[in-house]
Amino acid sequence: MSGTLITVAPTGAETAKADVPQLPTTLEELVETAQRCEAAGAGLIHVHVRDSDAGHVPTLDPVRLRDTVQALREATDLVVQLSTGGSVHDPLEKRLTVLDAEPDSCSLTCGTVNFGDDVFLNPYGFMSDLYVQAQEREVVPEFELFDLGHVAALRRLIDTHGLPFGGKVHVDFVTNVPGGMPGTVEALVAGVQMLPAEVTSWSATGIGRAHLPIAAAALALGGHLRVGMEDNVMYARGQQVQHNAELVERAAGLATTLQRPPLSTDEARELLGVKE
Ligand code: KMH
Ligand code: ZN
Repeated sequence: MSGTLITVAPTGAETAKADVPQLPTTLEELVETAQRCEAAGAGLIHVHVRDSDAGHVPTLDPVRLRDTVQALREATDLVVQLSTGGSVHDPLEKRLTVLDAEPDSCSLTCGTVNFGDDVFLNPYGFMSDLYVQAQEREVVPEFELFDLGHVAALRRLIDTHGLPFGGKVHVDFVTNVPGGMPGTVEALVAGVQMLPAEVTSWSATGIGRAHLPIAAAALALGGHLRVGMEDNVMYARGQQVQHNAELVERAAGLATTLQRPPLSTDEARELLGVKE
């Protein structure tokens, strides 16, 4: 498929609403964001849910997760991916219950990584349980690679359990997290070169100031894009992102210039092996 899958990660778990009020944290804001991002060229939305009644903090509340999946499905045709990474403070057992909300896709991070002053914990047993439960529930995982060592864990998961539901293997390089792989072209190329043969597609994002250079490098290397305020709240030097759609529009423009225009939501489903 020669087009570009654009994933939007609009919210994340790290940025505080008080610091960035335009961060979409209520269900209404998230739905409006999803609609504008779909119109701008996004095919997939990677979702972290916030508790708008409790200071907009990250939550894995099962009712909120289910309501969010349902609302996004009603309002858009985007592939709906729930984060199983949550925040660094979420316990592993609770992160597994995300699948109860029956998303199209879930993130699955392939290893523990330092995360600034915190640790983002992903022991092999957790990854393995999540992989198998996603297979059983017909949810397509997206493998998040924060470091080159995570590629080895992905290989072990595939060798042990076979292919994920849908038969495709899509990975996303999350670069430039303080503690993970740097947001450089060299690191991205090294990661791409190490990918197991089973991988059918990959995307990349750069946290913070690596956002734009990693997008350009990913496109040039034949990869797909993830953009959004989970990863980057600055549009340019001194200019905050006002709406996630700005980042999707810029990504769509870059992709189109490089003759790889955004995939439709149907094409995104086909690429990822997500259920119709
Ligand atoms: N919030 C990070 C600790 C994921 O969504 O799966 C983990 C994260 C990865 O964002
Ligand atoms: Zn995330």
